[in-house]
Amino acid sequence: MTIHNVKTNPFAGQRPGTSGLRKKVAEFQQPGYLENFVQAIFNTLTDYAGKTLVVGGDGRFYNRQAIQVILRMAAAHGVGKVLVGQGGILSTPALSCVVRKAGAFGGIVLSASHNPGGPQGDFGIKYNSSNGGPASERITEAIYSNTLALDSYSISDAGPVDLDRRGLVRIERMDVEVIDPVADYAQLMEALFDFDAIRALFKGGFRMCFDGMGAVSGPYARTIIEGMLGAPQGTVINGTPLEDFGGHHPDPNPVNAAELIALMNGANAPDFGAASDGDADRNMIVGRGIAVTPSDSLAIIAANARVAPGYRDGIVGIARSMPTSSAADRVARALGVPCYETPTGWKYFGNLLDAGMVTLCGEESYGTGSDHIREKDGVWAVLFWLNLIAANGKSVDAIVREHWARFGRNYYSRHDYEAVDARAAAALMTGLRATLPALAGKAIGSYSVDFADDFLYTDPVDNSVSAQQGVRIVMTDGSRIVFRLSGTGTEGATIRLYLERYEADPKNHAIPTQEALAELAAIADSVAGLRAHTGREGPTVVT
Ligand code: VG1
Ligand code: CO
Repeated sequence: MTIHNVKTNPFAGQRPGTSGLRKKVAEFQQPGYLENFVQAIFNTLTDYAGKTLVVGGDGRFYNRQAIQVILRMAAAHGVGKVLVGQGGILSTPALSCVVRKAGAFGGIVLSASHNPGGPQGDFGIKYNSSNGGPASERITEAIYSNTLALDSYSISDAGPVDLDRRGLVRIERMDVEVIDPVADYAQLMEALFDFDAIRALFKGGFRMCFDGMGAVSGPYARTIIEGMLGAPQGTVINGTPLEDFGGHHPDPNPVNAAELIALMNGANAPDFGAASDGDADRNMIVGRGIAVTPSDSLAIIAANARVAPGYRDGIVGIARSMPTSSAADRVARALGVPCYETPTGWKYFGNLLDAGMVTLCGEESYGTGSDHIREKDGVWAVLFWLNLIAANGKSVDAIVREHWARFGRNYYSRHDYEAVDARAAAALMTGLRATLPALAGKAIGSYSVDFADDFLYTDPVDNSVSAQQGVRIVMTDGSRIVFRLSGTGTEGATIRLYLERYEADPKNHAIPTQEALAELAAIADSVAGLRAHTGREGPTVVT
């Protein structure tokens, strides 16, 4: 075995987005492309010699090849030990759990999350820090700068490690331990939730369907829900991680998880439905005939946190991404705890969690989590809901409606305009920003604008500033229109339009969501010129 210094040239565009570097598989397959990015990670870090790194991915196409490259490069850089999930598998939350438990200096996640997989699909890589969470913007920007200044990378020429066999092997002077990808995570879940109560629920005939969407949550859901909690076999569907996710677009929303939604709307619907995404950090909660919006799910978890043993003492605070509805803010107010508003992406929750300022975090994009790890966690959210149902014996529908009756309903929807010409999308945002100063105080239709700005976040822990995190137009009644560009796509630009309207009166809680938000959608178009800029009559995906 020898370590080689291989000459290389920088690739343009290796700037991590909302959650790591995501590109088409073919782009990653270019010689040196992955190696350059990994070298840039090592060039950014200090203090890893002899220490432990955790590596794993969502099992998508190119996962195994990428892991072999990372192992050989970690060995070349003098890393002490790498923990890698068997079969190359580690869900994003499981990786976060293992990094924390093992006291590792960091972790590398191979995933493009909810983006489609397979040779024609997307691939991704993300660096997580020693707290188990996505590296801060300061680090991701430093990695990017390093990608632009590379002339070589270091790699061992060792042969491939058998990722399917658990145990210890060596590359150069580095240990590689192939670990059970589920065990540590399952143990953590058992410590947080009332498994006895959930077991009794399933014993009593409670029926559930968990849709793994052909991605990485399957092994976790099978072990925990079917194994430890005794749900009948077959409760987990699409539970085997496949390189192309079996053709699924593993984004757990009512549009992409159509199979689950049809089941839950059908005559023989089980009591409870759930789905998770490519890397198992997202979740969708579904009852008979009702899909819970992620913003509501966060609020409901917050309002009921004490039912779960891990949160028996209550929560110290909540954080939500700016576009997420303010349903959680109302719960925080009732509980007398703070609610922080952060930019989109889990990396912005890390400081608040590390400082013990918040217990729960959530995003409108089907992401919920807590201080148990530093990533959002799909299976965790599903287990919370199971624990809640086991504790109060109510249906999902009843839980949601009672929550609205108590706190009011925040009607909420996201409209995505996908694969728009990047220049047209940029022009829309520039135009929108220019109109902001004139909007405050203006009456539009039945609304009147309270303020309009481009969200600027100052981290309350380290005072770092993140600018241009989304344009928001906030009405005097709290209703909101938010625009931002996606930072996870790989084709053109995706414009996200987020709409929110608050209704206190339970008599008005049964309006179809799009109807309730129709006027705000029309205002959004008139202010931003969505149709004019995109040439589209409407959004590609509505969730
Ligand atoms: C999207 C979501 C964001 C989420 C991110 C990563 O980002 O909107 O809330 O944190 O994906 O989730 P964007 O920039 O495309 O809007 V995952 O499950 O793809 O890691
Ligand atoms: Co994900």
